[in-house]
Amino acid sequence: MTTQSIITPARDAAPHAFDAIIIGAGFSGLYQLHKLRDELGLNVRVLEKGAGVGGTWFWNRYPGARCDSESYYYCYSFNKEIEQEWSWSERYPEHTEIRKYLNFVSDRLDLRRDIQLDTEVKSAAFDDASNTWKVETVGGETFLTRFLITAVGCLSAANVPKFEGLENFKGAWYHTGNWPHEGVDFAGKRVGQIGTGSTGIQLAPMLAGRSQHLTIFQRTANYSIPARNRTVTPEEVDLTRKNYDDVWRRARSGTNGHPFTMSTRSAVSVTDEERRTIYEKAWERGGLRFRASFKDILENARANETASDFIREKIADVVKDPALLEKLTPRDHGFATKRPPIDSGYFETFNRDNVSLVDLKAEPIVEVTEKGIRTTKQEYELDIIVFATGFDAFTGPLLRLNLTGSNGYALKQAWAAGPRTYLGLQTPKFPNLFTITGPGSPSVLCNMPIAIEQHVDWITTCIRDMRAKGLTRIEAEPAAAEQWVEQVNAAANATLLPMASSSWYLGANVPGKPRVFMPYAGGFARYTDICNDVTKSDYRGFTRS
Ligand code: NA7
Repeated sequence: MTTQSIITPARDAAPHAFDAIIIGAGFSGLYQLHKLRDELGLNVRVLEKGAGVGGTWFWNRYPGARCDSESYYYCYSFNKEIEQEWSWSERYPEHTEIRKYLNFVSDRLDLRRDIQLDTEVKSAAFDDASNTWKVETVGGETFLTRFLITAVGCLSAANVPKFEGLENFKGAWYHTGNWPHEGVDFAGKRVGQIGTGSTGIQLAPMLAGRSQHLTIFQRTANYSIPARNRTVTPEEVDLTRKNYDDVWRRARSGTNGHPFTMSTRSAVSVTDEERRTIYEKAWERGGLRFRASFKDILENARANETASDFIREKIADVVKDPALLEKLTPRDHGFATKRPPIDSGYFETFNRDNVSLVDLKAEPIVEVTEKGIRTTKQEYELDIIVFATGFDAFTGPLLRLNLTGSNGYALKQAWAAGPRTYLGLQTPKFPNLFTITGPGSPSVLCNMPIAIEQHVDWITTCIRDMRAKGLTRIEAEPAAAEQWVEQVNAAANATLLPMASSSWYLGANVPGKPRVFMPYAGGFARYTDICNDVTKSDYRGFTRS
């Protein structure tokens, strides 16, 4: 295929003129590069801040970092050969193995030649006269492109709370999402871990085993389901390979892009004994599938309470000290209304002699001192502080790009009251900008690679159609975005998800961030149908010229 196309900005306009610039070389950027370059024949460049491919997984290297989706479906589905050639070693892939996989795919599809590493985008501005984006990097390079595609992930902007005095701390501190590649030596150290979300719950057992003492600072007690991680046998790998068509069919037709089906029964329609049997079985199987035990765990408060009660009992079976148990028992939100973690020995960790828990609801952090962390009650002396405090999710990675759309309109202005997108794919006044798994799409409520593939396929189809018709500009209509925001809200309000007031789905974890439920909770299959309908209706809700 030719690399020159009718939509390329004039080649003499700048040394770096492309049909498409993709920001980020994780799951989404790699696949988008492949589609646009190898299927449409476009001239594409990927700009990646990291020194390697992997996206979120390039940075998240903390001890215990692994995916909560199962390995056999936390991967691409678009290439049958890759599917048959690659083998996962564990039920849940560790960060090292995910990076190995993405490097394998990059080599297999010869992607590296169009990926520019160590290149951080500083800003990008749309030029109405030429319908192109001008992208500037921190290193001082300038690129022109017809299409700008953000593949920056939903959880890539680390949230380090602004604790008073952090700069005075004499020890070392780290955020899990920006972990040193050389690792951290915890031996003989007094470690403080702040945060007990999915990350903190993976991390705590690892830190407890490596440090002299671990103090966990917990703001909100959390539920967790056992992961039951284990190695995968060659027989299982073979079986999955044979059944991949069915795996993907099930994943795409479901609510969350996972290949398991939601029960059709209500948790409140069965007897107590039946319910317990079902929960016990799901508990033994482990993993996020626990959520699918009944169809209404996330829809009906009474149904949810049955799951929450069951897990509270399980926590009580493990934690020996009654005072600790009380602090560790979640009561202020229902199971899975915040992203449910899965664990390998999290609650067991609190039975160790070298682990203690600080309940930040009872004694909030006042400041970080030279020696450690001071709460309203006392100072905790520490050698290392680990922030497992999550991310400025969805909007953080996009706002950091300093995007300016039509007539100099900044994304920060457009999203001042929260993100407003059409389908999570485009924002009005930001022509030719596509956001893979942007706010307003199912994204984090799904098995991510499946959500990513659906978006990349949609964007590719859209650009192919524009090329065929000689179009150079596509922009979401404000009315379409308004209606979509209403649909996103309605979908969320039909569930219990907005009820967890401290959830990052709502932006509540970042002080000052507008509280808007960001992902589309109407289900992956339904969302895909909506997007396909838009394509069929000649891109209803978009203005193209
Ligand atoms: P999460 O799920 O946002 O968890 C962050 C944790 O840090 C959570 O326990 C927070 O408490 C806590 N936190 C955040 N800010 C503070 C401050 N200022 N003080 C004390 N504690 C704080 O992030 P994760 O990295 O665990 O997981 C993110 C996603 O990555 C995960 O869901 C998967 O999709 C993969 P809170 O609950 O807000 O009270």
